[in-house]
Amino acid sequence: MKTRSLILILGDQLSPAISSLKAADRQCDRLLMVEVAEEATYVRHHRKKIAFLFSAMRHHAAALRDAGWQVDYLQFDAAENTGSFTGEVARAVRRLRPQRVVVTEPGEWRVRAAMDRWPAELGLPVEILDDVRFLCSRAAFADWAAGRKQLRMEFFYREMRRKTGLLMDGEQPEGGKWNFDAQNRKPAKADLFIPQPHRVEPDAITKEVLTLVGARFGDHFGDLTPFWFAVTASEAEAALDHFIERALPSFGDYQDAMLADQRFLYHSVLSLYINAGLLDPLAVCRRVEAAYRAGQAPLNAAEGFIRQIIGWREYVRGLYWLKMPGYVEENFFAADRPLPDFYWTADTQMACLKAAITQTREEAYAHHIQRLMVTGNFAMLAGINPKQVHEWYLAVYADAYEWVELPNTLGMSQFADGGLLGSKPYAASGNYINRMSDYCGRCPYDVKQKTGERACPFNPLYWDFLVRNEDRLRGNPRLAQVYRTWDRMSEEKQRDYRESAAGILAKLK
Ligand code: FAD
Ligand code: DLZ
Ligand code: SF4
Repeated sequence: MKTRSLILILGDQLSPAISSLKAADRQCDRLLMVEVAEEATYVRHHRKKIAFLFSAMRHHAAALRDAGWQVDYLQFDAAENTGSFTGEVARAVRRLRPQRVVVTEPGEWRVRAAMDRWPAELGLPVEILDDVRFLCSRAAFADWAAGRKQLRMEFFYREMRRKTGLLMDGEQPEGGKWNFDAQNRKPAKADLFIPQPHRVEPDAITKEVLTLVGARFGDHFGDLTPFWFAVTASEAEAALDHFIERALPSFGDYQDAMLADQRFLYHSVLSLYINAGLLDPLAVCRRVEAAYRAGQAPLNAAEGFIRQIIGWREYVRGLYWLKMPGYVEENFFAADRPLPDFYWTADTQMACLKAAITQTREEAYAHHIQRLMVTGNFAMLAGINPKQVHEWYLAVYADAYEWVELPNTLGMSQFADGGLLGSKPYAASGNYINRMSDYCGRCPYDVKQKTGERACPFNPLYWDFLVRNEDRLRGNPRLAQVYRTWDRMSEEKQRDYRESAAGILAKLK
């Protein structure tokens, strides 16, 4: 039978409910899935991330075939592979002569720009559909943002709560408050019982992919094994069950904590599955709400978790599309230092950075506070170029796609957009890391020392950052107290801070 629509399913669209399949027909439409070099190398992704996606794509293609779809699947090593979405769609168009190409909108601007050129390049209509896995469409976010001076996540989040009815008690928020974040800042102790995330043994498909990635991506960052990620929707569901049962009850309390020997704490490790399409974000939130209503998790945990997904996740996606393509170039502090090598090697004496980067290399995972307050904080204090910082985060985490990574990195963690996401930079000295973690006890640097050879580098860098960027930050009312503290310091102390910082920065390679 002649092909009516050629439907391209991208590697992060692994959901049977994806909009491109809604109006499709198993008899006359053909699905196309492709493993292509351009996607695997536009940044040098962590090897676990590539293996996760290739294996999940192969499993998804098999599930689609079992459900009666005709799927053309192109493996990375196929001799005819042209290496790009555009090349492969063009080849499939020549092969199948469809009437049109259909695709759900991609998550990244780069890919969208390529698709917008397809009608002219391919000479046939290309239908780009909304990605209905998101609660708030790009157009709805733009409407929400229009005319507002400040795009505060908290207000956006309340609208999403009302829209979904999640944790609502009629018109009012459950428990009388929208946000229980103030209860979610407990430091963790190493003797707490902490569950481990759900682990899956690699099956034959995953093993084949691991061999491929080992052979073809030897120069990429990150350990390939042990590989324990879920690669199918049902395995990801099992990971969700596991999280709800074991970790969700303490998710809220220890959300901001860090422990050297506990890489995951009470975090869900679900972002890679949600972002790739193996789990539906709204369904995940409904499960978490049900656990709360059944008395299996406290409100601060359920609210905190749901806020991350229907609040932050939707909000950063809206901002990404609102601000691209210029957003990626923003550099509020004009920071131009290159990314230090130790972000790739973990070869640093600083125990917090060493732990976060080692874990990133081994797991393709770090939790939010490690990303924000350790690797992110250091990069901002040291004046690292935000685009290089962005490219690092995009490469090293299994859940990283530009739509979610860029606003989190460039906006939230580097303040490179001058304050779109946050009212002040997430800058902190060693004291914060010491309060929220057990890293400092294992560090050759002394977190209590402010300056000098053995002082925790975050201490002088913190003040140096504030002084270096005084013209941009002193007027910020949320930093008034901090600058008053600086002003009250003796000139000698100020000089000590700045000289210590200069010494640290001079040694960064
Ligand atoms: P949990 O702590 O269990 O949180 C639950 C879920 O909420 C996550 O699975 C995720 O879907 C969502 N979520 C939580 N925080 C955020 C947030 N700030 N933005 C969007 N969704 C959120 N998240 C990504 O998914 N991809 C990225 O590339 C990414 N890059 C980041 C870069 C930086 C510098 C920072 C500070 C944060 C980044 N985040 C990113 C957000 C967050 O760190 C991760 O979503 C989270 O650590 C994933 O682990 P988890 O599933 O255990 O999350
Ligand atoms: C991240 C990624 C990688 C590593 N490889 C592929 C691939 O080979 N084929 C594919 O369809 N998608 C891949 N992806 C995910 C895409 O980069 C993602 O779909 C786009 O960035 C749009 O969000
Ligand atoms: Fe990190 Fe400073 Fe603590 Fe060392 S002393 S672990 S560098 S915060």
